[in-house]
Amino acid sequence: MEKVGLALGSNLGDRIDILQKASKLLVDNLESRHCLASGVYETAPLDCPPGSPSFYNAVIELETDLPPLELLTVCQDIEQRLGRPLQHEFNAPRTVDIDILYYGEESVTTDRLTVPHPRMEARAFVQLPLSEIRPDLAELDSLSDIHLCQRLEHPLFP
Ligand code: A4P
Ligand code: MG
Repeated sequence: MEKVGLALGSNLGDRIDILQKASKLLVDNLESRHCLASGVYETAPLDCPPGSPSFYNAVIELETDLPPLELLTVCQDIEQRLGRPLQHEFNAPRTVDIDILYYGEESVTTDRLTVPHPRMEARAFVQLPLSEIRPDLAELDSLSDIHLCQRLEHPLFP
Protein backbone atom coordinates (compact mmCIF):
# COMPACT_ATOMS: atom_id res chain seq x y z
CA MET A 1 0.00 0.00 0.00
CA GLU A 2 1.21 3.49 -0.87
CA LYS A 3 -0.08 6.80 0.39
CA VAL A 4 -1.00 9.00 -2.56
CA GLY A 5 -1.79 12.71 -2.68
CA LEU A 6 -4.46 13.85 -5.12
CA ALA A 7 -5.25 17.47 -6.02
CA LEU A 8 -8.82 18.23 -7.05
CA GLY A 9 -9.91 21.32 -8.96
CA SER A 10 -13.23 22.42 -10.47
CA ASN A 11 -14.24 25.63 -12.21
CA LEU A 12 -17.30 24.53 -14.17
CA GLY A 13 -20.74 23.46 -12.94
CA ASP A 14 -21.71 22.94 -9.28
CA ARG A 15 -18.11 23.04 -8.03
CA ILE A 16 -18.63 21.84 -4.45
CA ASP A 17 -21.00 19.05 -5.45
CA ILE A 18 -18.51 17.88 -8.08
CA LEU A 19 -15.53 17.92 -5.67
CA GLN A 20 -17.56 15.99 -3.07
CA LYS A 21 -18.64 13.40 -5.66
CA ALA A 22 -15.07 13.05 -6.99
CA SER A 23 -13.71 12.52 -3.46
CA LYS A 24 -16.25 9.81 -2.68
CA LEU A 25 -15.66 8.07 -6.02
CA LEU A 26 -11.91 8.07 -5.36
CA VAL A 27 -12.28 6.55 -1.89
CA ASP A 28 -14.72 3.94 -3.21
CA ASN A 29 -12.71 3.03 -6.32
CA LEU A 30 -9.42 2.73 -4.45
CA GLU A 31 -11.16 0.99 -1.52
CA SER A 32 -9.00 3.21 0.65
CA ARG A 33 -9.31 2.81 4.40
CA HIS A 34 -7.02 5.79 4.92
CA CYS A 35 -8.33 9.25 4.05
CA LEU A 36 -7.01 12.71 4.90
CA ALA A 37 -9.11 15.53 3.44
CA SER A 38 -8.23 19.23 3.34
CA GLY A 39 -10.71 22.04 3.45
CA VAL A 40 -12.06 23.48 0.21
CA TYR A 41 -10.60 26.73 -1.12
CA GLU A 42 -11.95 29.16 -3.69
CA THR A 43 -8.97 30.24 -5.79
CA ALA A 44 -8.29 32.66 -8.64
CA PRO A 45 -7.55 30.96 -11.98
CA LEU A 46 -3.85 30.73 -12.77
CA ASP A 47 -2.63 30.59 -16.40
CA CYS A 48 -6.17 30.11 -17.70
CA PRO A 49 -7.98 31.73 -20.66
CA PRO A 50 -9.32 35.26 -19.92
CA GLY A 51 -12.71 35.25 -18.20
CA SER A 52 -12.26 31.76 -16.70
CA PRO A 53 -14.37 31.22 -13.56
CA SER A 54 -12.70 30.82 -10.16
CA PHE A 55 -11.77 27.32 -8.99
CA TYR A 56 -12.67 25.28 -5.97
CA ASN A 57 -9.55 23.33 -4.95
CA ALA A 58 -8.80 20.66 -2.35
CA VAL A 59 -6.26 17.90 -1.66
CA ILE A 60 -6.85 14.38 -0.34
CA GLU A 61 -4.48 11.62 0.70
CA LEU A 62 -5.62 8.03 0.17
CA GLU A 63 -4.03 4.60 0.23
CA THR A 64 -3.80 2.27 -2.77
CA ASP A 65 -2.00 -0.74 -4.08
CA LEU A 66 -2.72 0.22 -7.70
CA PRO A 67 0.45 1.01 -9.64
CA PRO A 68 0.83 4.71 -10.61
CA LEU A 69 -0.44 4.44 -14.20
CA GLU A 70 -3.51 2.47 -13.11
CA LEU A 71 -4.17 5.11 -10.47
CA LEU A 72 -4.00 7.76 -13.22
CA THR A 73 -6.53 5.77 -15.27
CA VAL A 74 -8.91 5.65 -12.27
CA CYS A 75 -8.55 9.43 -11.85
CA GLN A 76 -9.21 10.06 -15.55
CA ASP A 77 -12.24 7.72 -15.58
CA ILE A 78 -13.72 9.67 -12.67
CA GLU A 79 -13.03 12.98 -14.48
CA GLN A 80 -15.01 11.68 -17.44
CA ARG A 81 -17.85 10.32 -15.30
CA LEU A 82 -18.19 13.79 -13.81
CA GLY A 83 -18.51 15.44 -17.20
CA ARG A 84 -15.00 16.31 -18.31
CA PRO A 85 -14.52 15.53 -22.01
CA LEU A 86 -11.54 13.37 -22.91
CA GLN A 87 -10.23 15.96 -25.38
CA HIS A 88 -10.02 19.50 -24.00
CA GLU A 89 -8.27 22.79 -24.66
CA PHE A 90 -5.27 23.72 -22.54
CA ASN A 91 -6.49 24.94 -19.12
CA ALA A 92 -10.07 25.30 -20.38
CA PRO A 93 -12.74 25.39 -17.64
CA ARG A 94 -13.29 21.87 -16.33
CA THR A 95 -15.88 20.14 -14.17
CA VAL A 96 -13.04 18.35 -12.43
CA ASP A 97 -9.29 17.89 -12.75
CA ILE A 98 -7.62 15.22 -10.61
CA ASP A 99 -3.84 15.39 -10.47
CA ILE A 100 -1.51 12.95 -8.70
CA LEU A 101 0.75 15.05 -6.46
CA TYR A 102 2.77 12.22 -4.91
CA TYR A 103 2.82 8.44 -4.88
CA GLY A 104 4.53 7.38 -1.68
CA GLU A 105 8.11 8.49 -2.16
CA GLU A 106 8.31 7.21 -5.72
CA SER A 107 9.34 9.23 -8.76
CA VAL A 108 7.62 8.41 -12.05
CA THR A 109 8.56 9.85 -15.44
CA THR A 110 6.62 8.49 -18.41
CA ASP A 111 4.77 10.07 -21.35
CA ARG A 112 1.50 9.89 -19.44
CA LEU A 113 2.61 10.61 -15.91
CA THR A 114 5.15 12.68 -13.98
CA VAL A 115 5.21 12.27 -10.19
CA PRO A 116 5.80 14.21 -8.00
CA HIS A 117 3.61 16.64 -9.94
CA PRO A 118 6.03 19.04 -11.62
CA ARG A 119 3.92 22.17 -11.01
CA MET A 120 2.76 21.51 -7.45
CA GLU A 121 5.45 23.45 -5.62
CA ALA A 122 4.80 27.06 -6.50
CA ARG A 123 1.00 26.89 -6.39
CA ALA A 124 -0.88 28.17 -3.37
CA PHE A 125 -4.06 26.38 -4.52
CA VAL A 126 -2.14 23.11 -3.98
CA GLN A 127 0.19 24.00 -1.10
CA LEU A 128 -2.43 25.58 1.19
CA PRO A 129 -4.77 22.56 1.26
CA LEU A 130 -1.77 20.20 1.32
CA SER A 131 -0.42 22.01 4.40
CA GLU A 132 -3.62 21.08 6.29
CA ILE A 133 -3.17 17.34 5.82
CA ARG A 134 0.59 16.89 5.21
CA PRO A 135 2.41 19.91 6.64
CA ASP A 136 5.64 17.91 6.32
CA LEU A 137 5.28 18.02 2.51
CA ALA A 138 3.97 21.57 2.06
CA GLU A 139 6.03 24.69 1.47
CA LEU A 140 4.13 27.89 2.17
CA ASP A 141 7.01 30.36 2.11
CA SER A 142 7.34 32.54 -0.98
CA LEU A 143 3.98 31.71 -2.53
CA SER A 144 2.94 34.77 -4.53
CA ASP A 145 -0.74 33.83 -4.99
CA ILE A 146 -1.61 32.92 -1.39
CA HIS A 147 -3.90 35.95 -0.99
CA LEU A 148 -5.95 34.70 -3.99
CA CYS A 149 -7.11 31.62 -2.04
CA GLN A 150 -10.03 31.75 0.35
CA ARG A 151 -10.95 28.84 2.59
CA LEU A 152 -14.66 27.97 2.41
CA GLU A 153 -16.95 26.38 4.99
CA HIS A 154 -17.96 23.46 2.74
CA PRO A 155 -16.48 20.12 3.84
CA LEU A 156 -15.12 17.75 1.18
CA PHE A 157 -16.97 14.86 2.84
CA PRO A 158 -20.40 16.13 3.99
N1 A4P B 1 -0.11 13.98 -16.43
C1 A4P B 1 1.24 13.96 -16.23
N2 A4P B 1 1.55 13.92 -14.93
C2 A4P B 1 0.36 13.90 -14.24
C3 A4P B 1 0.02 13.85 -12.86
N3 A4P B 1 0.98 13.83 -11.89
N4 A4P B 1 -1.30 13.82 -12.51
C4 A4P B 1 -0.73 14.05 -17.75
C5 A4P B 1 -2.27 13.85 -13.47
N5 A4P B 1 -2.01 13.90 -14.84
C6 A4P B 1 -0.71 13.92 -15.20
O1 A4P B 1 -3.68 16.74 -17.89
C7 A4P B 1 -2.93 16.60 -19.08
C8 A4P B 1 -2.10 15.31 -19.02
O2 A4P B 1 -1.19 15.38 -17.94
C9 A4P B 1 -2.89 14.06 -18.75
O3 A4P B 1 -3.33 13.46 -19.94
C10 A4P B 1 -1.92 13.15 -17.98
O4 A4P B 1 -1.52 12.06 -18.78
P1 A4P B 1 -5.21 17.09 -17.96
O5 A4P B 1 -5.75 17.01 -16.57
O6 A4P B 1 -5.85 16.28 -19.00
O7 A4P B 1 -5.21 18.60 -18.51
P2 A4P B 1 -4.96 19.93 -17.72
O8 A4P B 1 -5.62 19.97 -16.40
O9 A4P B 1 -5.29 21.05 -18.65
O10 A4P B 1 -3.43 19.88 -17.47
P3 A4P B 1 -2.74 19.81 -16.09
O11 A4P B 1 -1.34 19.35 -16.36
O12 A4P B 1 -3.54 19.09 -15.07
O13 A4P B 1 -2.74 21.34 -15.78
P4 A4P B 1 -2.14 21.98 -14.52
O14 A4P B 1 -0.78 22.49 -14.81
O15 A4P B 1 -2.32 21.14 -13.34
O16 A4P B 1 -3.01 23.26 -14.43
N6 A4P B 1 -5.80 27.61 -11.26
C11 A4P B 1 -6.42 27.38 -10.09
N7 A4P B 1 -6.73 28.43 -9.27
N8 A4P B 1 -6.76 26.12 -9.69
C12 A4P B 1 -6.48 25.02 -10.47
O17 A4P B 1 -6.83 23.89 -10.08
N9 A4P B 1 -5.47 24.20 -12.51
C13 A4P B 1 -4.82 24.40 -13.65
C14 A4P B 1 -4.40 23.21 -14.42
C15 A4P B 1 -4.45 25.74 -14.11
N10 A4P B 1 -4.86 26.80 -13.21
C16 A4P B 1 -5.49 26.56 -12.07
C17 A4P B 1 -5.82 25.22 -11.71
MG1 MG C 1 -4.88 17.29 -14.68
